[in-house]
Amino acid sequence: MKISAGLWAFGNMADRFATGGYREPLNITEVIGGLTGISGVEFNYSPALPIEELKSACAEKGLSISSIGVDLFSDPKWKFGALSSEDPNVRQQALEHTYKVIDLASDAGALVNVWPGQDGYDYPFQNNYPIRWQNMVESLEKLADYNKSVKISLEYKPREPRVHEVPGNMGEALLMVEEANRRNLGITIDVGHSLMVGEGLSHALSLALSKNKLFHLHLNDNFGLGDDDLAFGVVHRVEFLEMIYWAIKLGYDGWYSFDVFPYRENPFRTIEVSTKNLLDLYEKAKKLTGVPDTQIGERISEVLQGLRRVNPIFQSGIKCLQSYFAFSVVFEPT
Ligand SMILES: [Mn+2]
Repeated sequence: MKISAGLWAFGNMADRFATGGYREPLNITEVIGGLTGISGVEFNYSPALPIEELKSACAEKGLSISSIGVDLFSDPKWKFGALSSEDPNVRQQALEHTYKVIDLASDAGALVNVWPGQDGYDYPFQNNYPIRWQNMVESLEKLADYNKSVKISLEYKPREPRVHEVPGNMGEALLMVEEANRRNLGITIDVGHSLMVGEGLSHALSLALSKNKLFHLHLNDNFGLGDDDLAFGVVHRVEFLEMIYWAIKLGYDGWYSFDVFPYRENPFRTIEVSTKNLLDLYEKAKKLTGVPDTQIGERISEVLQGLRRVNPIFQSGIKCLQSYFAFSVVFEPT
């Protein structure tokens, strides 16, 4: 299993309430030097990023670059969409920006993660839906054709920052990718986004894997209402156990990459807790893949007992609260 983490976890953690962030961002050398238990990192490309410094720090530590994200969300010029924009100049700029990331990824042996964060709509009568859809499909075709040896992975999300984002679920993402029909074009499941949609996580994953279109996984957790980006495996342990079971069973060979936002917690500890949860669930899921279908019910109930023992969040009442707070001690504030 290849485990990676998004370096944005070490940024200043600005949100719309604390626009200056909750801490000073750490520098690349401190971050890479402090990482343990993972074999790759990913980041969003920005011209301000010290790429050479980052690459040499990773090489020194023996870390791969799993994925490079395309920032088509932070510049106001993308505010009404980028790759699907109805303005051909904006669309062209979005393509050219992404070509730069594809060049970098080709060099680094990474895939390119495309999350079209501003492509969507907020109000009725704001969008020409069929044109937007077609624009996005054509942009994806151009990106995939630009360098056929680099994988382009489309990440869906139902909302935030737009009220409705496109693609917003696995069905839309898969339809888009199948319409573009390029071998090097696939899908990233961000488990938090999938939980927000309310779709069945394992069903979504199986669907993409069975079409050979699952290129990347972003792991985090939430309480189902928003994109909380909590440490992986602190809430949805059973759902994640099943998802990993199907990932192993259907031969997923991509990265398991943490996309977490520890606004107030220690980012190194958040990634350590996520890694520990992933390894624990992976080991349990792997054992389950060897169990015949006729015995799986019995084995799963044993595994669930085990999950209750390792994760006190599953207990009820006061004990649950006590255990939860004991558990949360691992997240020292920064
Ligand atoms: Mn993500």
